[in-house]
Amino acid sequence: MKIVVVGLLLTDLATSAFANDLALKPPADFDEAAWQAEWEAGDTDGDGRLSREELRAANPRALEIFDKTDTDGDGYISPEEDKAALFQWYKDRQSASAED
Ligand SMILES: [Ca+2]
Ligand SMILES: [Ca+2]
Repeated sequence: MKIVVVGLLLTDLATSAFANDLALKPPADFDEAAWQAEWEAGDTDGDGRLSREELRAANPRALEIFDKTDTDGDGYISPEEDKAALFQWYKDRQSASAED
């Protein structure tokens, strides 16, 4: 039965809107709990997404990449968009240090 459940999960992943970012897997040193804590601290109205105002309050410097992070352009950063940007950052950092 377990195999069936895993298969369903994989199917769900592959058909989600996030499928394009499947290459962006969480890095080995990604701390989900720390990310969650930061996310909840930043999402001050608790609606499950980060508005421009919330991001400005949490990290004014991150505003520069708001539009880039908001890949579906709805004016809010979803947890998925935030993670995708974060994982991309990890990946860039890794390849940058590999070139040293
Ligand atoms: Ca919010
Ligand atoms: Ca968005």
